[in-house]
Amino acid sequence: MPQDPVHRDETDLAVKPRAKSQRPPMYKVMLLNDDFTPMEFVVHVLERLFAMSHAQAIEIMLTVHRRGLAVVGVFSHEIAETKVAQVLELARRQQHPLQCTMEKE
Ligand code: TYC
Repeated sequence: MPQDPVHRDETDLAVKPRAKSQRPPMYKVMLLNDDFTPMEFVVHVLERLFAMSHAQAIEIMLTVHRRGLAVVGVFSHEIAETKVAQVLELARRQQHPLQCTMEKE
């Protein structure tokens, strides 16, 4: 027999554990400013690896230049790691000190 909500017995009071979030943690990929990496190189990296338009890439590059850093994308852990590695590898090949890091959102 269904119990009314006011007079239900104790066994019904246990709260169902909330379903754990199904969403995987996401990671911000950030570009850091330095005094040596050429602006055009940073713009190229943003277009090439983060699929930004030229205008977007210039805007984000200038944000990094003025503020010290900017988030350039949010990705799953694996993709974020790959993006960081790709940025560092492109920079290393051209001998630019450009730094890129990731952080859990
Ligand atoms: N500050 C650099 C310059 O004046 C440009 C730059 C922008 C470097 C963004 C790194 O992530 C960076 N040439």
